[in-house]
Amino acid sequence: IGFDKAAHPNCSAILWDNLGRNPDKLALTGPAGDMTYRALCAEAARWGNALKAFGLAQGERVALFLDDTPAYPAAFFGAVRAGFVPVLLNTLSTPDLLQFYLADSGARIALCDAEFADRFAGLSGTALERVVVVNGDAGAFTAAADVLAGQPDTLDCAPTTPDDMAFWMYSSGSTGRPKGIVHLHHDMAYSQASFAEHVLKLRGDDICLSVPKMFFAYGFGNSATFPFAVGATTLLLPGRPDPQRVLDTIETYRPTVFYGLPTLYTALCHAEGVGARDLSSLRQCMSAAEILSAEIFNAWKGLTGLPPIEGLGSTEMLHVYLSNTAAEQRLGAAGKAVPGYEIELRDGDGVPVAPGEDGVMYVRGHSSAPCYWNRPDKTAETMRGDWLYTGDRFIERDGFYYFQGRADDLVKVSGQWVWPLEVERCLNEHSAVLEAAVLAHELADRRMTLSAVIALREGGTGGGETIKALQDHVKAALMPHKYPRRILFVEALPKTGTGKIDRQGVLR
Ligand code: 3SK
Repeated sequence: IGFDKAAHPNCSAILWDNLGRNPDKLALTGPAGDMTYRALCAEAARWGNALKAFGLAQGERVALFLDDTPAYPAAFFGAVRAGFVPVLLNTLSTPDLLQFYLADSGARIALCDAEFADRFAGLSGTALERVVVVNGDAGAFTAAADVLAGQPDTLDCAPTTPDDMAFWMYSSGSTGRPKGIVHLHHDMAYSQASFAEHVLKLRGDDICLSVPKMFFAYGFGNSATFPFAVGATTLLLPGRPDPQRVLDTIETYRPTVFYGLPTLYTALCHAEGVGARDLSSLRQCMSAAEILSAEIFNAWKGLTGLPPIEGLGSTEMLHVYLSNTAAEQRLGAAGKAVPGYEIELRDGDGVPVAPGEDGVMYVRGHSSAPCYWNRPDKTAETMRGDWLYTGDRFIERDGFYYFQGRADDLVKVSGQWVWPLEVERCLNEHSAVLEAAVLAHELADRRMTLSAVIALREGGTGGGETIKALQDHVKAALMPHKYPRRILFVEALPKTGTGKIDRQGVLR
């Protein structure tokens, strides 16, 4: 994609470049107020100067616990321009998580919205010296107006380099401790030069609404990097994005580009009265993170005339690296490799799989986080040379990638890698099987093996002959070593509250 990394020593240029080309254009709009690029750069400069006055050293972290209002981009861009490192925190975090983020990042200063200020009361074990409150009453903390008062509205750029640390985001931490994902100064420009230029193709007259908030990597690219890079306008929607509010916002502010996640599209498609809403301002809609069902894809297309463009990314890669495009879409696919990203599917030993085979996705591109903060073990697991191990399994057809599940359930049986789900799908294709669950478990001698728990169709009998027939079916359809060594028959498989097979409960 012809990316010149050396041209991006400080990511604040994405905002500041607008001063030279369109200072009086609206950078921000929405219920929290309008701001031109000139006003936003001035406010960002005041933030950068205020942080300098606080005595931070270059590279020190600044915790941002902020909703989507103009204070967010102002504080972020001011901090990075002054050489500090904003840490974008999820405002839905529990007090325990917030305490962990603050302690892990070593931030001495945090910025928070007035509505979240109570979460900062009584925190211990952190280096925090000051909490600065925006958008309301500061209570016992420091009011933003007080730290910004008298600060100059221009700010020289700190002597950073393209490979210096610029900002962090935290992994969700659904398993284990969250990890601080470190991004560098050139990373935003790279996701702009790859995904935004080749897939999104924003225009200067676009108004962009991202319901996913800026503390998510997806929302940050959607609401800050991409619109600012082309001098477009961002529509910020603070507060809870309930479907009626989102629809009201679309009707009032008339965005042209809309970003959501499958859960939001589902809620919008089912929202009362949605069919009577005026969604005609939209020219492009993007969905990411999970695959949309065909029903919702078609329902949204029916409502707006626009098929949602689906993509997949990660916080480690900063934004989307697999995407469909307006011109080329496959329902059910996460998309093709975005120009600027290389994709490889590999087996459990890290060897590329044959075309059409299922493998774990590795991705590389210059927006990749180089490490997790202070977590060499986790860094080594995920950042493998310049490749990033995603842990997601895919198969590829005609350049499009189809999600097959997570790699974590990969097991080595008889010295070879097997995915239990693959065996389960194979058993489900047998005419005697009503439903099957396949699980890996450890034998007394520490070897791993596969067990299948099967409910047979009416009239089926679960004797030795059926076991052999099912094992032979797997050996023939897949590979000989993939057959389940143990098969148990049950009347019906246990289900979770949402009707999925309860795999954990199957062997209880
Ligand atoms: O697909 C995702 O989950 C994602 C994560 C981070 C940034 C962007 C995206 C689309």
